[in-house]
Parts: sequence; structure tokens; C-alpha cells
Amino acid sequence: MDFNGSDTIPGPRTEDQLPHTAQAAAKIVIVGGFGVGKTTMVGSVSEITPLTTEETMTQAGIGVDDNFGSASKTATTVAMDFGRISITDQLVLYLFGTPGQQRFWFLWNGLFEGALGAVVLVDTRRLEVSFDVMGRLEERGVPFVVAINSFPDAPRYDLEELRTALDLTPDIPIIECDARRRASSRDVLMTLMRFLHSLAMTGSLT
Ligand SMILES: Nc1nc2c(ncn2[C@@H]2O[C@H](COP(=O)(O)OP(=O)(O)O)[C@@H](O)[C@H]2O)c(=O)[nH]1
Ligand SMILES: [Mg+2]
Repeated sequence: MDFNGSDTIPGPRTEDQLPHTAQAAAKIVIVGGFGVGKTTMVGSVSEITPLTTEETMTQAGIGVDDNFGSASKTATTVAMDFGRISITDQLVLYLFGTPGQQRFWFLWNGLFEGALGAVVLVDTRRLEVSFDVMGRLEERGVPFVVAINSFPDAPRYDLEELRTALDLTPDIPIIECDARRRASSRDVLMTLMRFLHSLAMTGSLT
């Protein structure tokens, strides 16, 4: 048998390969209610083609999936989004976008396993959809930052008003973002990394 052709078996695409300088990797989860922009954020910031398990919303989801505020949304994430970003030459983040719908909560235990931190995406038109998510992160001891995804027709609040409305302690960073913009999504991740660093420095990271 002729194996001469075996060296032509395609390896990983160059853009998907980890930079050779990478020394550490961390798992980060992007959570939030339905339609807050999780898939958009993982897609805008990922340096590899994001893996998304989107499924066209079916009749069965009507009335179950609260579609308020994103009427044009016809796909929903059923399991998760996955992406990767090199924050520095040495540090690589693996991003997991997790569904906010209550009927997928059974998936969460596995998804939070080993997560260093989380980004909670919030839509100011529907603050209440984020309460459960934040409660669950607190229960599991996963530190998080809150990113307000600025939809054009969403009411704008002062960040401190939002802190009160979301019942967040003063130490938890809150920032505004546009999940569609790579630089903005990257800023959110940098804020999370700085927050995790400060927790580690004060010994509060478990
Ligand atoms: N104007 C605006 N639209 C956004 C933004 N982020 C997401 N969207 C739109 O909102 C809808 C829901 O976003 P998606 O990422 O699918 O939400 P997910 O359910 O949290 O994954 C999509 O139609 C996006 O194009 C944003 O920052 N600004
Ligand atoms: Mg999604």
C-alpha cells in the first residue's frame, strides 16, 4: 500500500492553532437571559470560527422562549457557543456561551465546572432575566462581571442605578458594551481578567 499521500492529510487550520507562545488557558463562561447577545459576543471576539449550536426556533418554543426585544431572532442556542481568544501572547481564554432558558439549566453543572470566571450579559429592557443567572453563579462561587449590552432602543441607566437594581455589591465591575464589536467584547473580557486578578491578589479567589 502506498502511504506517500499520508502527509497531505489536513491538520488543524493555521488560524485555529494555538500560538506557540501560549502558556496558560482559562475557561470563561458568558451567561445571561435569552437574546441578550451571548452568541453575538462569542462570535465577535473569537479568533477561531466559533462553534455554535443554534437551532431554528420551532413552534414548540413559542410562549416558552421569551422573545421580547429581539423579534428578528429566529435561532436559539440549544447547548452552547464555543470560542477562543488570546488575551496576551501567553494567556488563552476558552469561551463558553451558555443558554439562559430555564429548561436548559440541567446543563449548567458541567458548563461551570472549572470556570475561572463569568460574564453576565444584561439587556436593560429585561433586567429580571439576569437575576437567576447571577444567583446561580453566586451559589457556585464563580466570580463574575456584569456587561450591559447596549441595544439602541433599550433604556439607559446610570451604572450605579443598575448596580442597585441588580443588587450587586460595590466590588462587582459593571460595564457597558456592544457585543457586536470585537474591541468592546474584548474590553469586557479584560475587565473580567483584571477583576479575577484583584481577587487573586486579595486571596478571595477560591
Ligand atoms: N443592537 C444590538 N443588537 C445586538 C447586540 N448583541 C446582539 N444583538 C442582536 O440581538 C439578537 C440576539 O443576540 P444573540 O447573540 O443571538 O443572543 P443570545 O440568545 O444571548 O445568544 C441578535 O439578533 C443579535 O444580532 C448589540 O450589542 N446591539
Ligand atoms: Mg445564543
